[in-house]
Amino acid sequence: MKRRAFLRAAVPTAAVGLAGCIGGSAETDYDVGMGAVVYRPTELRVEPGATVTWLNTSKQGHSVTAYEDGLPADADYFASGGYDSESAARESWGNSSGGTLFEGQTYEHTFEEPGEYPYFCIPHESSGMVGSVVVSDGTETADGGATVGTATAEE
Ligand SMILES: [Cu+2]
Repeated sequence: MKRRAFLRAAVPTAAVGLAGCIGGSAETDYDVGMGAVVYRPTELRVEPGATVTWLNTSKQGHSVTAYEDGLPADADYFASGGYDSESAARESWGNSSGGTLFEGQTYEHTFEEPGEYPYFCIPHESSGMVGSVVVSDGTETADGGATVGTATAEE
């Protein structure tokens, strides 16, 4: 566990450890939180059509910025700030910190195409603040991971 990160962030709210289970406030209903230089969880698995909500649960400003070259072929580009390319997102951040999510702010994206969607935080990329959303309907066979239809072949 990343206890050190919790201490360093000094989160004053009671939300830590109760993610998503607190009623009454939309701001506690999220899928991916953010620490000082980390997304939590780092990898999120969802089904096609799912809308993922990121919430900046830290004091630092962060971004959610997709790695354009890493997306599935038919996927839409996504980035906080609404940019349509990674270069546009990076440029805007460099010029005016465009796309920043401040403490308590959310970003949402809906994932339609199966596959892996790697993303990063522009100011903390060099500190390893990267994550991914894996969209899977559980029936793919490309990697030999699924064994549907062959379950009785072995004894
Ligand atoms: Cu960050």
